[in-house]
Amino acid sequence: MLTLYGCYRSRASRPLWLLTEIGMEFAHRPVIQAYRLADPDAADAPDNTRSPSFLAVNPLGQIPALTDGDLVLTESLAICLHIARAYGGVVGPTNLAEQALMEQWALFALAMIEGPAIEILYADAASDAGKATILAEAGKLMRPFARLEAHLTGRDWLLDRFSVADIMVAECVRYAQGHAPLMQAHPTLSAWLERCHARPAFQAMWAGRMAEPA
Ligand SMILES: N[C@@H](CCC(=O)N[C@@H](CS)C(=O)NCC(=O)O)C(=O)O
Repeated sequence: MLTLYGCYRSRASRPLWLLTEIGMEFAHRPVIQAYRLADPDAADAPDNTRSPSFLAVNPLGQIPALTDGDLVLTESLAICLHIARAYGGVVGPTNLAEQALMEQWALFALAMIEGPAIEILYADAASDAGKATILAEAGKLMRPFARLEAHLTGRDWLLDRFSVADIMVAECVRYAQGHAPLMQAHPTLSAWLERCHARPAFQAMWAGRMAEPA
């Protein structure tokens, strides 16, 4: 049995969406970020990223983490790639070329999109400094978003069917979706993101997220 550590309001959303897509049973331990708790060391604190029991799984103290038998994995995209490869059926790779493409999109999402997109998500759009941050970070996304816009023209999904690649990239693009000018400049990418978000498994993941305290 797989055990996934990490609450929905974290990068655990990525494997949680994937596991729902493939309908796989797993044990969920909704470990929360320590910084979101007033006193993470209190005796009655929920399991969190500073709990000794969780540090025994991931000594880095970050979620998500996954155990699959004796295998312990950290890094959300490595977790997604493992689940997809081992249990994903057609959501995962069916040959080495597809595996390489899925790895390519994972690294692209992490190297080119996640950082600037998170800066946009957390910037205070009401302040001058926040507005400047959003503009600068949106500028960094122009090249990778143009790449996605061109790649998705005439295609519904990143590969020839919905796959883990869409989940990994969509979860990074999502952080920037609040910046309307950026999304309006990339209509094909925006339509793909909407398609991803219309999937019942994404909606189920999102409902789990909304059910957690902010
Ligand atoms: N690169 C890692 C980043 C993991 C990460 O930053 N997790 C956050 C929650 S989304 C966390 O655990 N933060 C708590 C901390 O860093 O103390 C991944 O993709 O899994």
